[in-house]
Amino acid sequence: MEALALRLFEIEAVKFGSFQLKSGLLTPAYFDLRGIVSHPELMNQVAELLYQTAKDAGIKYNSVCGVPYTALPLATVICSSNQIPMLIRRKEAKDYGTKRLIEGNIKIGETCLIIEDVVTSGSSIMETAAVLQKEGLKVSDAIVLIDREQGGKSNLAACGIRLHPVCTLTKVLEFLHQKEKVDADMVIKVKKFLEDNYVAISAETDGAPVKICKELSFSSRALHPGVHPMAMRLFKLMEKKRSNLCLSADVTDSKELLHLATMLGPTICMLKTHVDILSDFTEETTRALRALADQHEFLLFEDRKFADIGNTVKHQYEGGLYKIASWADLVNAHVVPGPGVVMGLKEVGLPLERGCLLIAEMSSHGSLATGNYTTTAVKLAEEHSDFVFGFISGSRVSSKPEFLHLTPGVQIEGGGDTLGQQYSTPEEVICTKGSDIIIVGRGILSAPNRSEAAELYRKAGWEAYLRRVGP
Ligand code: S5P
Repeated sequence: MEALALRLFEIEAVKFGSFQLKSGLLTPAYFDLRGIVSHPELMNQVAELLYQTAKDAGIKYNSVCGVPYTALPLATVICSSNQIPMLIRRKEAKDYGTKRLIEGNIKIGETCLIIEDVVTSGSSIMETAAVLQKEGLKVSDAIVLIDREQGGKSNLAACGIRLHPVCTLTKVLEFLHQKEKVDADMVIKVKKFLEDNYVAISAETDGAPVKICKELSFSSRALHPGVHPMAMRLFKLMEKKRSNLCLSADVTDSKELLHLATMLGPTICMLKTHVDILSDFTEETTRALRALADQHEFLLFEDRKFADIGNTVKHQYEGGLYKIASWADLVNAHVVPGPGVVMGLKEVGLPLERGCLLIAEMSSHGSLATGNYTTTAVKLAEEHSDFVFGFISGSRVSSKPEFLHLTPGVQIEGGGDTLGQQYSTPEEVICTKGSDIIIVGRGILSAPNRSEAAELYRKAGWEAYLRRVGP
């Protein structure tokens, strides 16, 4: 491995200095193994090390799949030299439902070993594993040449995948330091970077430790097994629009509501309404709102907070003046009535392919939605995950990556109002509490320039998310 580290350094596949990653983050250590295809002896050496690591770990597998693209030729060499069937994941076809995502002979129930060149958070392996699992294959192990030691191993373990690194970034660094290729200052710098950018964490929810796959990107969560179609849509459109901002459009005039949706539509991933506060409601308003949501690609969330027995909420959701189910992509519900409220809503929403959030925590002072109440809401969501895809909460209450967390009570200055509302900043909500989407009302609506304020919140929410998922 030591000779290999030197060779990788020579061909500049491993570099130390200051490099900008896709996310904008600066890193002192950079690996780019794409160029090894020009060095056949190196390809064979790396492939052999990867294969040997799997053998030493006693892993049993039927096929090998390389994470596209760098690990693809490595998987090819391994499979060809050792007579192992290979599978190819087609990255570019992932958005087109009908095209094959995996090339090669798939035998349902067989085990596929994943090969990767470098692991940071583990999200690329997760994405490939999700695609293979969707095709009916088992994925329990992955082999990586270099583990950057930034949380990938424990994140993958939390998702049922054992990571076996051939080598770690620290070992490569220390060896190159010994050989006087890297100076002592750089060693300190890289170690400090690794400490500051370790992105696998666990948090406490009411005393119970919850493992969080905090580093997973929205696009990898979109591919997670069991993800609700509405959540998948939302994850994808957030990445596309670079926005995890939900506008709480709490206005009482239809014209103003539609003007907000037109003006801020491109900036937001979701628009939240309280349709019953409109003083001039007509079905024309919701029809126009629906058209704007489709045009600008945001979801419509009617913040109705259903809280009655199943039979009543069914009527409230489907009928009455507002016919919510006919236009709102998603609604929310309190869990105080028990499972019946979800069952009632589901009868109406499921055939229409709608989704629902459960209120697990509230932003208002003295809220009773804490402790067991919150835990019960999470359990209920898991039991009805064909309809419920997330939570209204102040923090991450479920460790399942397929669930979304939306947090209201957000203002850049923090503070509160005179009626019990309590505000947290976007950074606190997304980075510290592990939520996904900021819901902002008066922070935008009371600003002198609503467009500028919305852009400010979009940027704050999205940059906090990028810091959380890391490079
Ligand atoms: O716990 C909650 C849940 C919700 S949905 N706290 C909240 O404030 N909300 C809603 O978020 C509330 O009904 C309002 O529409 C919005 C917050 O508005 P803001 O003006 O305080 O940002």
